[in-house]
Amino acid sequence: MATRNKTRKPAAAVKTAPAANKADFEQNVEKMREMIVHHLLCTIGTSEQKASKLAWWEALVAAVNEKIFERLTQTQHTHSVKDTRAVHYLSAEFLMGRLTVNNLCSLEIYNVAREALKRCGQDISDICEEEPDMALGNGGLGRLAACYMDSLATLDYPCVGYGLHYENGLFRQEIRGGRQVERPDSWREYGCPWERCRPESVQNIPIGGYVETQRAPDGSERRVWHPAHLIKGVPWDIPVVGFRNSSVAILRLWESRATEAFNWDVFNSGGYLDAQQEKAAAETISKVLYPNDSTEAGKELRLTQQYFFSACSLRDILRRYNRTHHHDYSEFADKIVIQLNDTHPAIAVAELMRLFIDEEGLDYSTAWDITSRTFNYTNHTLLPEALEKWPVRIFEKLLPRHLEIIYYINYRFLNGIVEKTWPGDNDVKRRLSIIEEGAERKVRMANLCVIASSRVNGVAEVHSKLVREELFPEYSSLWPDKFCNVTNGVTPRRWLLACNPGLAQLYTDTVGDDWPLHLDNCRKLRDFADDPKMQKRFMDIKRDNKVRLTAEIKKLTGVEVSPDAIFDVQVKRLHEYKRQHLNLLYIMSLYRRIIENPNLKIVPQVFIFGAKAAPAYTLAKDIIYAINAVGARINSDRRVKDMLKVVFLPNYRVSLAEKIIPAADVSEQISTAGYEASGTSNMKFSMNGALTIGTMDGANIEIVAEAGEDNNFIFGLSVDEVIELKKHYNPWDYYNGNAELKAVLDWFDSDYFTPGRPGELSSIKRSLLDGGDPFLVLADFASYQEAHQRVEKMFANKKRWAHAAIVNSASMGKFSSDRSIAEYADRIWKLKDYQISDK
Ligand code: 26W
Repeated sequence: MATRNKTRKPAAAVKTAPAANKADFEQNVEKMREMIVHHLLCTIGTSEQKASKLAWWEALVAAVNEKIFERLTQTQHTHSVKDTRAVHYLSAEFLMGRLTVNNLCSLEIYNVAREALKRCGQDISDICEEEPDMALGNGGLGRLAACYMDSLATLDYPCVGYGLHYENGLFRQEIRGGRQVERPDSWREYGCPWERCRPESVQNIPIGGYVETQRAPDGSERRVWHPAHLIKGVPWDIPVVGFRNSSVAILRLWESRATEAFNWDVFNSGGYLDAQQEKAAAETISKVLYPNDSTEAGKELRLTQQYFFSACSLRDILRRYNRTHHHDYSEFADKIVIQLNDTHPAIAVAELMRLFIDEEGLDYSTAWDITSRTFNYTNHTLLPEALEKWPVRIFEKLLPRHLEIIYYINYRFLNGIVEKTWPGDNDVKRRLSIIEEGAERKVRMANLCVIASSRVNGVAEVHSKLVREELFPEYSSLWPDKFCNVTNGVTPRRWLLACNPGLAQLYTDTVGDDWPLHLDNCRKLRDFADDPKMQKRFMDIKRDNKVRLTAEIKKLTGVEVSPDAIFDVQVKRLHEYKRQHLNLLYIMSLYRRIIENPNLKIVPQVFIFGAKAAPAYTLAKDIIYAINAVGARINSDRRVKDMLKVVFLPNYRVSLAEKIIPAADVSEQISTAGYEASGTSNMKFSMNGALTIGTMDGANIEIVAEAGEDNNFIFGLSVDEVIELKKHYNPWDYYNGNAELKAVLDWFDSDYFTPGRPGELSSIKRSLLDGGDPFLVLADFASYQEAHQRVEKMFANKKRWAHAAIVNSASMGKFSSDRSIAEYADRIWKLKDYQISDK
């Protein structure tokens, strides 16, 4: 792939490389120190003596921003002069995390900044801990968008990320009495120094109201929308810094505000609403991120959010396009490509059609031709409950004109290509229709996306196959070339260079300092996988990371763990399909063996969990409670003699992931085969030298293809076996047929883990037996147990383990998000890269 191995002009590298020359480094440190102190005094308005850590952090950011904003301007200027084709990544979520360390690494001034702060008596790690996470996402999909922005900037592609400027990100999780409690996350309570408001690019977005037919003097008719309200969209720009180049991409997030003037030309008999109430309603739109990552809530506010940011973004795109093209849309699809990150921004399809037809005067066919060449859609989930369907009733109320347009798109589709392909077949029409008939009629957003997009992709090979064959079989026979795969990736800058400096240095010493741009280079380390010196250095780094995590665990939970134990980690959203309860069942079986057999010796193990549950997902919250209850009992049981510890780290988020992942020995990727679209933490763990215990699901399949099944622990049913077994599955067979499993499940009904309160954990057992065990936990239990035995055995053999850890880490080249983005650019977006010159 051309872009993947693209060579960079060396000038930038030399200029910013750390300590190439001692005198230079010294000079840079001194200059940086002066800048930080200057900003402390003149931007923040405090003194070196009085400054809080927060103030030092703000001063550091201000200093770094001098560089970043200059490059941002340069990047935009270049793209504007060259009238470049650009991708616009529309996503309801961008899980950016913290930006400081990442930006310092991308600019290659981390060491300079560290020394500069040291001269001010400050420790850079302490200072960077002041930064709140930008938690504007739920999980994988949001973090993927953030990694993709990093790669887009690094590979010099013209792009804009568009999303919502949530006032409150994903809730902060507290654990009280073992249970999850949600607290608001006001990440910018004291302002965010990375973002810039852009009042010159404010948009006004119409919503609600009604549509009427107007007749022109020539007798022609047109539909005219009289919206009830206008909502102001205020853009906030966050720069995304490319690594070792001069590109700075933009993430533009829209905040909703009330407009000063409302459209009183409204047919609304109830008429007047209190102005303050209207203001509050408008501002509610960007108030809070919906905390669901799989169940579609079907709430009016969520559709309003989706429409609001899509409409703001499209107007922004059109405004910029028209600066050079003056309302001539013949080149629109050549200059603009829009990527829909799942169906959340799907309403953009109808809005672009509406803008073209109603506001720009294009005819339907022309509008459709341009629109359908502009959009592409990425599917991130097959879970039926996650596929968005909006009641027609809500559409009529909020977006009456968009509903008409969707009806017409559907009409043309069903009576065109569908009728031609399957004449008279009403069943197929019912299945392919954008409108679902039933007690309540609904708009199927995924169908709208497929019909309107040039390309539709899944996020791992097996997932894309299921998208084609199970989710959209008829669509893919209509348009076989529309469907494709782009396997997810993660940025090695954040997930290796910035979060694991020890391992990063080892890579640099072994393969040179280009690996963050060409992760394939790391493959060379495989040649040293059995070299005792390499093994020692690699495992020493792992141990240092484990020691650091040990302190963090103590701080967060009070539990003391040994860095010599296996660190077995499962961190991800809590969901039945991800099967944290399978992990828990195994832990309980191990505990049971220990107390039943006082002579049993096992390899010491620490099971580490981190997970947020959707606030309304009761069973998921019960599983969190069970992990904490079982953990508390095990951790305080003297008979266990420190062979087994279980910790639940509260408030799992990007910044905590950066501490956990480099310290993991074992990565739990144990979803029911066919349910995890890709997974991305699996890649991060492997990159950092953890071994995967996992099912043949999502990207796990591709990960073990790269790193070897023998260096990981694969278990459980395959996708095909899951489909087959589901036809006649009975969990009671496994309960009755496996005495140990039965004993463990029955434990849930006792008060062993919840003294005096029997039944507090029963819901888990009930879901697995009476509930039919929809995710085949019991079916995979024995195989999972056996896989864990292989883990213990290999861990006892230090050389074998070190070999596997090194091979895993060295084999993750494919899972750099640079590879993913190069594939999108090459096969879907048809984008060219433009180097930005360093002024
Ligand atoms: C309607 C509510 C809702 C909200 C979010 C439904 C679905 C979602 C997302 C699709 C959930 C998500 O984050 N999916 C994850 O996307 C990752 C990036 O592609 C994949 O690696 C994960 O496997 C997938 O679960």
